Order: sequence, then structure tokens, then C-alpha cells
Amino acid sequence: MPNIATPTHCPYCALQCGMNLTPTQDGGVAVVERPDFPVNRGALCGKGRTAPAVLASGVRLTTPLVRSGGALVAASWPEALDRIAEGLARTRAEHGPDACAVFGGGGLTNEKAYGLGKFARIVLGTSQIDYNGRFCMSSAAAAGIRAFGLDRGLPFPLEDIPRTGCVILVGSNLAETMPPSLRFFQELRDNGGTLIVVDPRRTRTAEQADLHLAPRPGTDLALALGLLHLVVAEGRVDEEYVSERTAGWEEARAAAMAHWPEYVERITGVSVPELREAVRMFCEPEHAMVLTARGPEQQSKGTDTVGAWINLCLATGRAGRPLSGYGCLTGQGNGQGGREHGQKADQLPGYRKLDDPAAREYVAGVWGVAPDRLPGPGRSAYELLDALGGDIKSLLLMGSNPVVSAPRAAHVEERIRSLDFLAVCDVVLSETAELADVVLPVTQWAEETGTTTNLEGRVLLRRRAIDPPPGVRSDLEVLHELAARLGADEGLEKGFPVDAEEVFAELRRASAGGPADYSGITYERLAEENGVFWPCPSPPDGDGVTEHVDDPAREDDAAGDESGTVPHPGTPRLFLDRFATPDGRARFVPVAHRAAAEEPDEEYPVLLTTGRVVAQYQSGAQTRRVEELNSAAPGPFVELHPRLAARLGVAEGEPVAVVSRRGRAVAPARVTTTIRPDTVFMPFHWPGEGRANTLTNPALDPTSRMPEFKTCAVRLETVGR
Ligand SMILES: Nc1nc2c(c(=O)[nH]1)N[C@H]1C(S)=C(S)[C@@H](COP(=O)(O)OP(=O)(O)OC[C@H]3O[C@@H](n4cnc5c(=O)[nH]c(N)nc54)[C@H](O)[C@@H]3O)O[C@H]1N2
Ligand SMILES: Nc1nc2c(c(=O)[nH]1)N[C@H]1C(S)=C(S)[C@@H](COP(=O)(O)OP(=O)(O)OC[C@H]3O[C@@H](n4cnc5c(=O)[nH]c(N)nc54)[C@H](O)[C@@H]3O)O[C@H]1N2
Ligand code: SF4
Ligand SMILES: [Mo]
Repeated sequence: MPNIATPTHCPYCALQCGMNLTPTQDGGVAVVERPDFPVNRGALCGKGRTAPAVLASGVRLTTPLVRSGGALVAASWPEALDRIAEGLARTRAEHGPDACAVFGGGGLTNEKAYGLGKFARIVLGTSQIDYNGRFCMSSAAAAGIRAFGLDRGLPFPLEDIPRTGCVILVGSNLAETMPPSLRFFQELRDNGGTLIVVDPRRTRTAEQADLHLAPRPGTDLALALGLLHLVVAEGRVDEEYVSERTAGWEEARAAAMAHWPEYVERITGVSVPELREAVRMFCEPEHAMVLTARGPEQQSKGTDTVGAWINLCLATGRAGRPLSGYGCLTGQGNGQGGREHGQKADQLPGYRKLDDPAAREYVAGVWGVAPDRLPGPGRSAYELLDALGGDIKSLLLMGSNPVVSAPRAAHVEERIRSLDFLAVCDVVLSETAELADVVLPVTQWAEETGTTTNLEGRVLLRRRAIDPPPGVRSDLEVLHELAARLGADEGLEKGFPVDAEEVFAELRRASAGGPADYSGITYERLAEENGVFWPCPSPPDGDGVTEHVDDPAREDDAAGDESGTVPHPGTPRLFLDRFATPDGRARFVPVAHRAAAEEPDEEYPVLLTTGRVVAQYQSGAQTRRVEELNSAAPGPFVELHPRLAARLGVAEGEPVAVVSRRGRAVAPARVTTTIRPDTVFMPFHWPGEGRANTLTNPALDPTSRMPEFKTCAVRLETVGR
């Protein structure tokens, strides 16, 4: 390895902070500031800073494991791969291809996500593939497609935020979940703009706000409708914009008018004067934005909830204009790219639809198979996990730890245990890997090359900075080896190169002409340009990539030369001239308030919501293995208001049991006035007794199939010491 710094990106969240890695004397790498990357300008949170700790051999997997006599024991790679191929082949022979399922992750690079989707469809021939992104931003994606015809988390770069007039941040605690991004909001306020935070808790993010609205969990839909009602009542609708750039206003207006401010106050607990103040702050400046994160999205009405916030933007002319718009703050490292290249149940690469005959024909052509070889759409993540041991007999899992992170986790764990065969590829022995028949140890971010797409739609290059330890192989190599074992009679392994750049070259072709067009992006460009925003079609005579089909999604930010071979500049800002709908207009969707799937009652009188803390990441599989992070956030807790604590008779630090219709969890009380008295909060990063997802409700949004992680009914009990 060359003895210089390697510029790359953090392995964790969707901000994809830039960092430099330099070799250390003991053969590892150290994280060094990388000021040239515009998103974080060198700043990192503790997770990014300590990420090399997970590369150390003490905490990670370095040899394949196979189950033998009940225990996982070390095995050779050929033996482990043979076992997986046999397990999947047996299921397929006995029960048909749909009895094999694949579960992926939004942390996987674009190349891996692409390979995994292709592997499921043409090697296993199964329709049963989905991924953890379903639990993440699927409601915002569904609402974005419905309203704008295209889903890209942020339709503008983060650097636009300081120059807008007002941002409403709905259910995002970015001070803990993307700390370096806080800078953009601080600059917004320094420039005279205002920040409104909507969160049932006064979080570190809410503390930065000019106005904090603290609704009951699960009532954001009513809140947005109440604001829209006031926009209409106060004559703040941008009539010209509505008539020129939107469709469906009359129905949406009528639906909002049924939500009187006083009615909304009763549902949400946010007072009418607060609603009026929010409308004033949002409407007075020339530009404004609404950004949502998991708070409003992880609800059984998440799609309509995001739709209501989009309606507010459309009615006030705040979408598809410079410095104004709606955006979703995507979560995982490749949460954006992971949803574009085909690991989702209904999707083909380039954000194409699996049920679109033209898309099937095009992608099948790239893959060299007949279109009817591609299975149809499969089940969503929770529905797939719920079917394990039923009609699904074998599972290949890559990049997720559902034993900790899935809703109704005890049930999901029991379903996983009932499988005939489970194979897990991971970097550590996660709680789900512990249940596997075969575990494959894979390379990590600093040891491999690949691309991710951050929350802005900016495609980035992660570079290999260090050799992996012996005994570890990449996910791409796993797919290649399994294809060689399961599809050798057709030579299918040739379609699964081990080299990431080769996979990317095919991904470019497969995405060409689709909504998420990567065909004009090359590794060389990514290395030089600090990322490229999609869509980025290749020029007509561009290097061997299939010609671009005209697509309404495309808004060229800078003028590219369409006639020659000048590279397309990429698209930092979408929708400035038209939306990606057939007629170019954004769609209002009429939505109305509805209750959560589970409202409090006498037996379960308290609302539970869940989320994150700064020092732990997701299921904690990686970050619970880092000493510095663990001492900052050593275990689960139940955040509750002093009034609720007094009624229950628990003091700070005492164990409290939280009981829902799904199960019971116990964790120490954290008593604080920063939470609503009718609500308790638990982070979901830990397994075992304090596992928040033992409690959560798998009620699904009818459109996005997102589970209701953000609200369910519970009761609290004291626990004898
Ligand atoms: N430290 C850390 N950072 C992360 C992650 C991590 O696990 N740890 N994960 C990454 C991923 S994948 C994601 S998706 C993002 C998530 O990023 P965020 O969405 O910021 O994270 P959460 O903590 O899940 O939820 C945000 C807030 O929603 C609030 N909330 C709860 N219920 C409701 C409700 O009904 N309405 C509203 N308006 N708000 C509500 C919670 O109180 C919480 O403060 O973070 C990314 N970054
Ligand atoms: N109650 C509650 N539950 C939630 C949420 C919530 O807010 N509340 N949020 C949901 C959300 S938004 C998300 S995104 C999910 C996330 O939950 P999970 O899907 O469990 O996410 P991670 O913990 O990141 O799991 C990733 C796993 O893949 C491994 N891994 C990392 N990189 C690679 C790689 O390159 N290859 C392979 N093969 N493995 C790799 C990691 O070690 C880890 O074991 O949790 C969801 N669950
Ligand atoms: S904010 Fe996200 S990308 Fe940046 S260092 Fe922290 S975890 Fe990594
Ligand atoms: Mo997420």
C-alpha cells in the first residue's frame, strides 16, 4: 500500500462524510481530516472518527463459520460456500425458487446492492428479495414518487440550506444522527433564516430551533394539514405557482379545510398560536424548505404524512424552485443508492419498476437473459421476515441485523430460527449471524473499493486503503462464487465480477435511461470531482454505454453539450423547470388525518416512540464493538417525563418494564422534562432484555409497507430489584 493518505468516506450514515485514511505502524489505518469534501469539510462524529476500531481482528470475523453439532465452528471458504449453495439448491429443488429469499441492506455499496438484486432474480430465480431500507425512507420515497414522479432524498445539495429563509425539520434529530450537518442549520440562522423543529422530544436538534413544536407521536399528518388550513385561511397560497406547476389542488385544499386549527390542536397537542407562528415563519420569507426524517415517516400512515408536508410546500410554491423544496434526510451510508439498483422487492436497476415490461426487457438485455426469466415483484421487508419458516425456507442475508432492528423482533427472531437454512455475510458476528447455518466474514469499507450515493444524491467513491486480513473476502466475491456453484451450467458467474469497477460499468449500462441514470458516471470522474449527482446520463457517443432515452426527470443544472462527448455535469438540483411527471406538474394528493394503528387505552395508556443516540449506530452490531462509543452509550434506557415517573414511582436509573401487545422490555429510567408526559422513548440499538423492537408494532403503511416504529401503545411497570 502506498504510504500516503487515501481519501474515502465514512462507513456509517448517509452524510457519507469525507475522511482521509493513513497507514499506521501496526498495519492499520488512522482517520485524518479531509477538508476538501464539501459536505463535512473535515468534521466527523465519534462514530466516523473511531470506525477503524472495527477493522481490528479482535472484534471482527476473520474466518467462515458453519454450524456443526449445534455450534458455529471455523471452516474453509470452499466448505462454507458449498454449504450455502447446497442449502439454497435443496430449498429450490424441494419447494421452488420463491422458497429462497434474499435480504439486503442500505449500507451496501451500489455495486453490492446491484449484484445482490441480480443474483436473486437470475441465479436463484426468486421474487423474494427486499432490504432494510424499507424500514428507513420508504414512505418518503413513495410520497416523493407520487407527488414529483421521482424520488431522490434531497432534490438539492445541503449547501443550499444556509441560503433559504426557513426550514421545518420534521422528526429529525440530526444533531445526534448527522452531527456535521448541523453546521448548515447554524449558518441558516446566522444568515437570518429560521429553524422550526417538529419532535415530541426537545432533542439536541430542537434546542437549536427558533420554534419547537412537540406533537403527540403519530400525529404529524394532522399537524401538516392544520398548517395548510391556516395557509389557505390566511390567504398565503401561491395561486400562480399552483396553477402553473401543480395538479390536484382543489381536492387537497378541500381535505385540508376539514382540519380546523382547534381540531388539530386537540389531536396533536400543538396549540393554535404555535401553528399560526409556524405558518408565519414558513410563509414570510421568499424561500423555505421542509425536511422530513424517520419521525413522520416510520408510521403506518407515513406516505400520506409526507404527502401532507409536500402539499404544504406545493401550496406555498416551495418546491422545484431555487432554495426551496421538500427533501427527505435519508439514513444509511448508501440509503439513497441502495434503493435504486434492484435489491427492493419491486425494483430493477436505475430505479426502474419490475412490473414495467419495457424496463424488464431492457434490464434482461443487459443481463443477457430472456425478460420472462425475471420474476415479478416480491414481498416487503417485514412481510418477508414474517414468512420465514412458512413458505420461505432459506434466507441469504447481507447487510442487516433484523434480530435487533425489525419490528416485533421476538416474533421475527422466532421466524428466523424456524428456517431450514440461513446464510449471513457480515463483518462481525451480529445477533442474526449467531443464528445462521453459515456465516461468511466479509471485507469492510477501508478494505475495498465501491460507490455510495449520499443523502443529496451525490455518487461518491470509497477507496481501498488497506489490505483485508487473510480469511476475509468481499461480498462481490461471495456472489461470484455462489453464482459459480448455482448457475455454472449457464455460465452465470461471468455476470458477477469480483472487481467493483467492472460491476459499476454494468450498473451504468443497466441504469442508462432509467430515472436514476448513472451512465455518465465513471470511477475516474468520481475521483476527480468529489462526487457526481444523478441523473447523469452519458453523452450520445459516450464510452460504450447504451444511448440515453429521453426522460422527464432530467433537469440539467449546468448546460451540458448535448451534441458532443462532453460529459454530463450531473444534476445537483432537480425539478427547477418541471417535475418528473408525464405533464411536468407536481401532484397534490388529498390526505386526511387518521389514528395510529394502536392508540393508548386503559390497558396500554402510554405512547412509545423509538429512535437513536449519537454514539451508537443502528442495531449496534458495529458500534457496540467500539470501546469509546460503548462507554458514551453503554446500554438501553427508557426516557420518561418526571410526572410519569412520579406516577409510576420510579427514580432516575431504576429499571422500568415497558410492556406492549408484542412483549416486554426492561431498561433503566432516564427521567427528563424534554419529553411529552404522555410518551416514552427508547433507542433501538441493543439486543436482549432492553430491545426496543420487542415492543414495536409491525402495522404497515398501505403504500410503502413501512412499519410503525414511531408509535405504539405500552404500559409501564416497576421492576423489583
Ligand atoms: N448516531 C446515529 N446516527 C444515525 C443512525 C444511528 O443509528 N445512530 N442511523 C442512520 C439512519 S439509517 C437513519 S434512518 C437516520 C435517522 O435519523 P433521525 O430520523 O434523525 O433519527 P431517529 O432518532 O430515528 O428519529 C428522529 C426523531 O424523531 C422523533 N420522533 C419520534 N416519533 C415522532 C413522531 O411521531 N413525529 C415526529 N415528528 N417525530 C418523532 C424522535 O424523538 C427523534 O428525535 O440516522 C442515521 N444516522
Ligand atoms: N424501533 C426502531 N427500529 C428501527 C428503527 C427505528 O427508528 N426504531 N429504524 C430502522 C431503520 S431506519 C433502519 S435503516 C434499520 C437498520 O437496522 P439494520 O438493518 O439491522 O442495520 P445495521 O445495524 O446497520 O446492520 C447492518 C449489518 O450489516 C453489517 N455490515 C456492514 N457493512 C456491511 C457490508 O458491506 N457487507 C455485509 N455483508 N455486511 C455489512 C453490519 O455489521 C451489521 O451487522 O433499523 C430499523 N429499525
Ligand atoms: S455523521 Fe455519519 S458519515 Fe459523518 S462521521 Fe458521523 S456517522 Fe460518519
Ligand atoms: Mo435508516
